[in-house]
Amino acid sequence: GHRGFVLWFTGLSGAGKSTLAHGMEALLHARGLRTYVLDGDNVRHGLCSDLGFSEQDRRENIRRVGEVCKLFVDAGVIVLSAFISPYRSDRSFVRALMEQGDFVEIYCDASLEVCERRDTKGLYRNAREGKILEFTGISSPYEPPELPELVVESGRNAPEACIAQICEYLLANGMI
Ligand code: GGZ
Repeated sequence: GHRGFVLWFTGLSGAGKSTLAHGMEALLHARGLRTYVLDGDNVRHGLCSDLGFSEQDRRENIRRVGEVCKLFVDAGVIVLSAFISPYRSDRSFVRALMEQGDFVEIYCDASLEVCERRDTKGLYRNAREGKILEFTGISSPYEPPELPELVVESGRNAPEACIAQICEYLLANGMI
């Protein structure tokens, strides 16, 4: 089979990480590739159901996700990982678990202003009202990547444009 690698989407809540991960997955499936999406929906209810949103818990969340990514990659699967993953050092840790070139960090660059205006789940409003504590961008930090493989302007551009950009990168680097 083909070689596995990780597309690691990072960015604020509402930046479009899961949307892009699922969109990329559809594109990869159409090319006959095996994929798996990891995100809060399938990880935070199971493997990480004991974790909240303190700095320590987020770090442990990302550590576990990273180890799972490694297992999938070993199995030859393309992993699409969509977590805020707010700390640079945690993302570097996951990168270091992989072989060189198997970790593609994709910064979903949507400003806090845009994410808060969208507020599709009402979380920002609740965070502003103090009903959710330690909310990323409001009361908990987000450290943008310094040298990501890719920056997609998911706050400005449609998901289709971001997906096309990611696809270009994978083709240009012989990954698909
Ligand atoms: C940030 C929170 C919080 C707090 C609940 N801060 O937009 P969503 O709803 O669907 O995705 C967010 C998700 C973030 O979980 P991650 O596992 O990606 O975070 S981390 O990488 O930092 O471990 C959001 C929801 O959980 N959510 N409370 N306080 N996002």
